[in-house]
Amino acid sequence: MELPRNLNWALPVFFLLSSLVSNGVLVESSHKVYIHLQNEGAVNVQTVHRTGYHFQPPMHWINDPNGPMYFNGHYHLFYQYNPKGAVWGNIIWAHSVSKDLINWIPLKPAIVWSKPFDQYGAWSGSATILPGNKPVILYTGIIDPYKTQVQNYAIPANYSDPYLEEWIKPDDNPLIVAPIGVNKTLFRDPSTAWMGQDGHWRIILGGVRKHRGMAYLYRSRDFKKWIKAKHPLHSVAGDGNFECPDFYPVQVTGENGLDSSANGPNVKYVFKASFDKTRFEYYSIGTWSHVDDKYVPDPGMVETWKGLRYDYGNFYASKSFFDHGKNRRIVWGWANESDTPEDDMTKGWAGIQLIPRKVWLDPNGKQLLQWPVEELNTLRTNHTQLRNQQLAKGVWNKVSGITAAQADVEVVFSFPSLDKAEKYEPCWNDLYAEDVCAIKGGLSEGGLGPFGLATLASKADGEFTPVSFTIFKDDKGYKVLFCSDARRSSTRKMEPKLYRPSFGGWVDVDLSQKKISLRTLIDHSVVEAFAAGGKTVISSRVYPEHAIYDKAELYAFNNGTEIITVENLDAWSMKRPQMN
Ligand SMILES: *[C@@H]1O[C@H](CO)[C@@H](O)[C@H](O)[C@H]1NC(C)=O
Ligand SMILES: *[C@@H]1O[C@H](CO)[C@@H](O)[C@H](O)[C@H]1NC(C)=O
Ligand SMILES: *[C@@H]1O[C@H](CO)[C@@H](O)[C@H](O)[C@H]1NC(C)=O
Ligand SMILES: *[C@@H]1O[C@H](CO)[C@@H](O)[C@H](O)[C@H]1NC(C)=O
Ligand SMILES: *[C@H]1O[C@@H](CO)[C@H](O)[C@@H](O)[C@@H]1NC(C)=O
Repeated sequence: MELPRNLNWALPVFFLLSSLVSNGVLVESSHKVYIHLQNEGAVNVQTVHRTGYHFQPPMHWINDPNGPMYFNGHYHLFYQYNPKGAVWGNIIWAHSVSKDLINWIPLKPAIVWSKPFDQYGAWSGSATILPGNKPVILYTGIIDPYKTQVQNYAIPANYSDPYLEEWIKPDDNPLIVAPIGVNKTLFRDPSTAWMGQDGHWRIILGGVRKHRGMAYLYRSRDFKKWIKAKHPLHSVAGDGNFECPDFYPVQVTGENGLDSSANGPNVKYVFKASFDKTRFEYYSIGTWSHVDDKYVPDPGMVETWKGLRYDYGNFYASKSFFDHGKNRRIVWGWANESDTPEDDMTKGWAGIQLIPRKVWLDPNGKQLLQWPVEELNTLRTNHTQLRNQQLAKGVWNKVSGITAAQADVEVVFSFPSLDKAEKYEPCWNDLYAEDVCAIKGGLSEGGLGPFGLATLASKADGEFTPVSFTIFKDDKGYKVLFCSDARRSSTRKMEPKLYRPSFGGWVDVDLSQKKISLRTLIDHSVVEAFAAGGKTVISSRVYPEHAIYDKAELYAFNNGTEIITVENLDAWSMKRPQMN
């Protein structure tokens, strides 16, 4: 992935250097500008908004999760890391291992730039476990100051080491360089390999050609000599550059995952790309045509900026892997900070990995479902509950007895009828759900909703992040809007440029039982919310002024005229795991 876009703080320097900004997008040479900051190590690490149970190193900048895998009883997570500072730069592959995806042991970095084929950076990539239980990493090496990208491999120095601490970058790297006609500065992020029925390995690489997002397909017999296929596995006009493409099979029925090379009659495929232009990720579901080696999205799949997303909030550069220990597919995503780079310099750290999620196909076949890995529940401690609490309009019902700043909350809301649902405005079809949340989400009042949880709240100070549902009706039925709104998340002086979005997504859920469920993971500066059993997920990064530590409060609220019942609410304080 590329450098972060929010460089407001650096703009004065930019204008001095002149014409480095084109169309509002920072161009290549932008790296020069903040080299001094890239190397400015954290003076001290501010704890106030640091997460308690999300993945973080002790300090400095992190971005994409890389090469996640399960090998001989350990989960491995590599990640893009700046060992020298809290802004993007000096990127290497840091490495941690875990037995449960929750408690993490830090190891020394796995891939540090050193050789001609990666001397300007070791960017994102993936792991594949080859036959004979032999893991191999493919990653993007940067070979010059112009960010020319090549694809390299690395192998463990000692396959018997349970931690796989030492990695070797053989001298026959790089394996792949950009062919003529492919922009060599937009040619990166090799996927996990999968094997076709012909016994050949395949990987995809992200790029762009004339605004068309490209997933270049490469094949290999021996994992060394890679040949570019004539056609990409997939490409979509207008999407712009594809980063971190992912491609994997899912079962048509059931929650179990599949090995990347699995195949057969009851298998569908997921294609995912991170869109450099929007800084969001999109996926679709379809089939893999063996005849022409192409991915074919199912009819009706939307592949533009209005497509399906793993997460309608802050979630990028995700990577999935098959956990053969528990027969599930897991997806990891990175959440950047929503504050400014100056704030990050002060904090001494930037970026978290969200809780790993199990993913599987919704029985309706039209989308994925996601749920935090079950191991997370081992962190649950003090428990509190609400049963059958009615919420009239304007009621805030406090959930006490837990640490509201570091919690896991599961709730089921119900309502007596759908009659008070307001009309869905057809003009909303032209908007993103996020924009509809700005009008009709958790900060507004309505008919059937908004109702939900006010998280990281300090009610007296008017500070809270509402996670809410609002239900509308149109001539075809009902539409459920799910919002996680950061606009009131902090009373800190509202600089207009600060990023406080009213994130939102639609939930394709059956309302015939007149119920809807919500699970919310709250962790100081992150709220990860799963609607309706994982149909729609939104993660927000927020920085409260007052709702910190034991001053944070949690409420169930309703701001619609229809009475809402909290049927069951179970909330737990979350323990702090071993975290690097
Ligand atoms: C490889 O790892 C195993 C298990 O940790 C260890 O016993 C062995 O000494 C290592 N071999 C080398 C060459 O370091
Ligand atoms: C290649 O991509 C870079 C951005 O990384 C862009 O500045 C450059 O214009 C592109 N080159 C061509 C030939 O399209
Ligand atoms: C959690 O439970 C422990 C033991 O019962 C108690 O000491 C502690 O105060 C509780 N914490 C909260 C936040 O209620
Ligand atoms: C309820 O609606 C009122 C009026 O729009 C608004 O001022 C208030 O912030 C809303 N409350 C919540 C919890 O959304
Ligand atoms: C995360 O930070 C915010 C605020 O600076 C940006 O608006 C987002 O584009 C950015 N997201 C990613 C994936 O880089």
